[in-house]
Amino acid sequence: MKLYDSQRAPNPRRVRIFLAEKGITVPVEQVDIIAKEHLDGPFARIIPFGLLPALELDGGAVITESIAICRYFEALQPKPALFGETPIDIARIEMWNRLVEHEFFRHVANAFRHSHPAMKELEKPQISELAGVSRDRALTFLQKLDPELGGRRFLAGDSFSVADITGLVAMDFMKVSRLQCPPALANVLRWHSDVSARPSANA
Ligand SMILES: N[C@@H](CCC(=O)N[C@@H](CS)C(=O)NCC(=O)O)C(=O)O
Repeated sequence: MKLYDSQRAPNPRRVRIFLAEKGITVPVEQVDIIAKEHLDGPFARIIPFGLLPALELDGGAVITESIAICRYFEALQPKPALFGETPIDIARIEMWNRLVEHEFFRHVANAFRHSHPAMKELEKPQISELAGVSRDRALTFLQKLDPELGGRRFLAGDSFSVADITGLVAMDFMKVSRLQCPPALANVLRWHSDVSARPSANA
């Protein structure tokens, strides 16, 4: 088994944090996205959609999409359960992971992709207006999230889940997207500080 990773990219980090929470280690190969290694040569065969992370199994099968890779490891090693165990927990975690991914992470990533000079070759065309709109949308999401986090410890309830991993990675990526969480959003900042203090956040 081998995990194709890219140290500074946010989606591969989701898988690294997930594995750290599970206490699982797998062989890793680094792929340099900025040098376009993922688009040329041997990697293009393994990751035909050109997106990292990717997990290659011993039989040659390849799983892409961060959440699909995380689900594979959850099925292999169910504890600690990061996708929930009861019907309501499973639904809440799915809901929050999707909300954070589609309404927040996507906008934080687009703010970077459509403005940063390093992405000029990979994001064609780069649309600076889209970067601006994405920044506004990301901040709007955090404003709506703040009161939610006033009533519970983690995104989907009282237990840490894969939704918190997506949220943490997206929040940390705000810096490169030139975004800052407004200091008035005390509940979001408290949650971010809690999840950042977990050893897995170093992954
Ligand atoms: N939906 C995918 C997104 C993967 C993705 O966007 N990966 C980025 C790195 S964070 C990438 O490989 N980008 C390469 C490119 O834009 O050419 C997932 O969840 O894994």
